[in-house]
Amino acid sequence: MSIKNIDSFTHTRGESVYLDDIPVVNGTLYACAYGSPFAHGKILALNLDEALSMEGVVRIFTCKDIPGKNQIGGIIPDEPLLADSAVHYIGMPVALVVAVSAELAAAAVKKITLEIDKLHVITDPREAQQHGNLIVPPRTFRLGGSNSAFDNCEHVFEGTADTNGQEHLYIETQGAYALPVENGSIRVISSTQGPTAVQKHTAEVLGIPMHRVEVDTTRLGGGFGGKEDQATSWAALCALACWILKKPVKYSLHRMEDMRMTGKRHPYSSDFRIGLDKDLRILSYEVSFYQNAGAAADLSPAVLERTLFHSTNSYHIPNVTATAYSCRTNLPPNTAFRGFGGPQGMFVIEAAIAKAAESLGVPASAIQHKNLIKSGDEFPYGQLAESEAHACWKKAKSLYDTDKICDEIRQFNSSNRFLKKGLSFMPICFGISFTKILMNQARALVHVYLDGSVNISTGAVEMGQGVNTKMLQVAAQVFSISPQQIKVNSTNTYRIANTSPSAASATADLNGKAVLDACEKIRERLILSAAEILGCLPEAVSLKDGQVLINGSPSSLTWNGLVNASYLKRVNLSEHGHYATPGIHFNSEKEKGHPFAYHVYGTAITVVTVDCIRGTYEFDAVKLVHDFGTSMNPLIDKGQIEGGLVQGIGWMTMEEIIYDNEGKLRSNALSTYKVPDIYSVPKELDIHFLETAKDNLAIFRSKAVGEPPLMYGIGAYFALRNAIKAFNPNSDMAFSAPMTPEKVLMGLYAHKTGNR
Ligand code: LUZ
Ligand code: MOS
Repeated sequence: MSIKNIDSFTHTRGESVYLDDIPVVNGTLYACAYGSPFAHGKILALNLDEALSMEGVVRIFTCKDIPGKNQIGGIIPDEPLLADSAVHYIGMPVALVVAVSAELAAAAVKKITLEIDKLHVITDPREAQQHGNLIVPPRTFRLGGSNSAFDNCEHVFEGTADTNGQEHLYIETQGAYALPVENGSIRVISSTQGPTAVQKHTAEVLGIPMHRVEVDTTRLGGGFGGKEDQATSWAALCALACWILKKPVKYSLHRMEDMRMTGKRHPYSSDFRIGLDKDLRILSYEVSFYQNAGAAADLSPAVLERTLFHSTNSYHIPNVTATAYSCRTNLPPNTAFRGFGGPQGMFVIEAAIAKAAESLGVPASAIQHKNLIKSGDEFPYGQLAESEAHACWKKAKSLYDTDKICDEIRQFNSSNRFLKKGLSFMPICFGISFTKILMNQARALVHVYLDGSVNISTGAVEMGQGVNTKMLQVAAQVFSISPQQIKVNSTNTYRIANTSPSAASATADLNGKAVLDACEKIRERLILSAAEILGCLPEAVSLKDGQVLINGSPSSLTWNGLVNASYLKRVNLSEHGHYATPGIHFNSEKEKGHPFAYHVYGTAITVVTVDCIRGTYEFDAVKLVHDFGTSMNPLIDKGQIEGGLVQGIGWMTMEEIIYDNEGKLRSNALSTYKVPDIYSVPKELDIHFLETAKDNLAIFRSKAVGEPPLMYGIGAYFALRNAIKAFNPNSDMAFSAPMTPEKVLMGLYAHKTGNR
């Protein structure tokens, strides 16, 4: 059964409710944060008087007003909600103005000034590492013994590969609305992927127990990881003001504030060394990752870990040493972003393979294909693969006839002087589960009302990915009733406790399995009840399309009739389901274990045409084969592939975040930060579902689809590189993403000799 996204109707009519659509209560005040104008320094003075004297300003809060802990660090307590003695990045919240309107609050913020004793500003992760400014000690994943293995290699290549950050650019900016509730409680409406994180930190900041903080989230206008951890500060700030003023307080960030004050995808700079034998088998790989964490830990240590997990992408390499440094710099704390460090790690191995291929004069695909991971091969972290890498590659090669495409490209390139095409293969492999084992749990609350209608609550946050539709599908399938009879609620910490954030591509799996658990328990009770009513054995009873069947034939009972009759018999029609992913474990001392429930595989073929006079380019086609397991909703899953792919292409080709040496964001608006639009979408986009009937731990065997497709975008970078090489074989471009048209142009004419 597949249904349309249940939000599509209200989205189309503009009726879906986001934070800014919630009717505000009379007397609501508006907050605006004053962010540090300096990237690093000791605070000498904070001048609030002029702002305080402005019309409509109610109060200005600083760290001194916080009744509980001035701390919102998720993994490490290194991040104050409001700066106390020092500032560590431009935009770091120092004070919170509360006024009668959002405009007056913003105007008052402009009158605040800060005096500091300036300290050295670091924006480069390698410089931070040299100064010993690390968020956590470095970590190393090892397989085999890579140092000695290099001695046996026929070919050894080394190099550097850099990827830039990425602005989340969720359509709905960060924001929250806090309302006072009786008996020292508070209700916080938050645009967050992690309602429990908001609840926990709000409680700590206010110095009250979590049970007094209700966090409610209807849906987000996009998250992409940016609201996994970083929705917390805005919610906690509103809560602080609300708590002290006993008035509702709302804060919805301006786009430029959001871009300036929040963290992004982590930029990485990395060194690699790759060794191959004469048959192009990769024997050895060594890599050092320098992660630009920004000024506080946020999720950086977890992101760093996922970089290590994905450092060999979908390849089996017998000898690996991968080391990662989380480097503290004076930028806004970087955070989760679709892929969570995985894409950064995968870019480096692809760069290493490209380097080897270019040096040896073979296509990269020859090396990629030779080294694809097989079932039973060991990942550097000890888990054995159940691989679909070869299946995806093989299918892509035959389905799309890549040999023919390559021939056509060769012909095109030899008959065109100033237009060149390039092709790349991009295999992906992404591990599904939070790498922190304890986070792999979820709960769901299912009520069947006496009229037969069903109401579901889970810890899943709907952010456009269609998770609510999938939750509804689970209940509809177990009860075998029409989707119209089921309603999915907002995500609320009073209904569902201790939620993991909606992240790691695992939301549908974890929460869906909790819904499954709850629904199956209710169904079991209803079947016993039906057997009693109908005077037959429970084994003979089943539910089908709103009917109760006996031995497969309709009985006199409908679903609604059964529910109502069971209610009259005092059968429990509610259940709280729980799920914890079985079989996963990880030992972080040995850096070995079985951290992932399963992996998702795929292969994308990207073809690009470069205008070799202008440096501009267009993607002719992306054709891919993706391992869906057995998709429970092909329409939604296809949408995730399309969105993820284009977001990945944006990261790899045009989205360029620029901070100057003072730590000031120069790409601070959509006029200076280019994101993909409809014209950047490949002209042809072919998605083939590799459906496998194999058992797996996904909900209804429908593999997680949120993050993996982003990494197909890496193929865009290497297709461009190949097109440039077709024009100028001497080009020796650095491996540095994004490949903007400016860089393409430079690459086209770098060391160019002759006049082809
Ligand atoms: N968030 C997280 C994630 O806390 N842990 C993870 O492993 C993860 N992976 C992907 C995206 N978000
Ligand atoms: Mo995410 S990067 O799964 O919030």
